Amino acid sequence: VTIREIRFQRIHKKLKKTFVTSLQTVNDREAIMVTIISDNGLEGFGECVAFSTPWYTEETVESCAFVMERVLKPLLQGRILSSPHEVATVFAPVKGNHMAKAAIEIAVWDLFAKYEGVPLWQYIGGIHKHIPAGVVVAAGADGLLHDIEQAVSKGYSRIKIKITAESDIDLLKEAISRYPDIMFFADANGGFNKDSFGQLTLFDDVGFSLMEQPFGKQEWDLHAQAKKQMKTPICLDESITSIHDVERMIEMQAADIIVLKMGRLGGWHETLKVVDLCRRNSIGMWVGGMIEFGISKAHNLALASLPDIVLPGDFSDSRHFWNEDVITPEIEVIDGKIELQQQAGIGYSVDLNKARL
Ligand code: OSB
Ligand code: MG
Repeated sequence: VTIREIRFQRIHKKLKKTFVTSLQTVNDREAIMVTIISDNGLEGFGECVAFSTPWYTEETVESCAFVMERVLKPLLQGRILSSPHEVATVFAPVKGNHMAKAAIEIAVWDLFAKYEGVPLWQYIGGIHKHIPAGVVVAAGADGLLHDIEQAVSKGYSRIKIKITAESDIDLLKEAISRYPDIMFFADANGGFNKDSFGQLTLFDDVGFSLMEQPFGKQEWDLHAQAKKQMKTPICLDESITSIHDVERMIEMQAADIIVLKMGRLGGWHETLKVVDLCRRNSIGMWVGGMIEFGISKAHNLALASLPDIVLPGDFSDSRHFWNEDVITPEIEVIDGKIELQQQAGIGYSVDLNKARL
């Protein structure tokens, strides 16, 4: 496959509802969409998941725009590739900037699946055709009960709740005990530290199936300590930026489960390596969300189709964050699940004019 053209398009949309985390309040979402066109006229799609400001990771929409346009595009344009795995090698001289790399790299994977005429989920070896949906409640205490009730009524059977060291434990217990059939995850986004370690242990009796990223991304010792002292499985998100981080996590027994995010890992190539390592070491995995549009979600759904990914990820429907998505058909949750598409590549058609403020 010859990479003939690489196009970028910025989009910007208001969120239907404010998204509150321990780190940042998000009201709108900017993203950069990538279209890669091959010599035979096929189009592959990618989406850059960096945020406008560096609150979740170091990258931003602006840093990615620069790196994608000025650094990565010249490395890839005009190349003849025999496998999408080669993109990681082409980009290897560029340090870091995983979200910028992933946005382009995943588009090449879509392109190759289309070239082979198979759905991306089949191209990477996926088997699950119905992906369990999962939603995030990021409302703060005021909206907690209402948002959980709404999620349950929409058929979600896995709900992730954003927590902080100040979260109301009794309120959480009360909310969770109302829904014995729903799986609840907690995500702290690194909101705890050495001094609030004791407060973290209080969450052990709330009823969460896992505790995501209680401490900062480099706090391997604190995570290992939490894993030892708590019965709730510890899950890492921000800490996992490469296969080396997973190796370290295993070595230090710092967590039981990881969140897979292709943006944070730099694309499909690194993510598939991480999946393999986790499988061999019995580390649990699920696919995380980034408040993203349909292109990124479609890639994530393909990832969640892999046999070793059994925990439900951050998969809400297209209308959860916005009134209109950039893909057709839009992603729908039916009976708590999302059905994968049978068309080649990501399986959805893309209209970038649809993502306007
Ligand atoms: O920490 O998992 C996170 C959203 C943006 C940035 C980081 C995170 C999140 C979420 C998932 O919690 C939201 C979603 O469903 O897209
Ligand atoms: Mg997280």
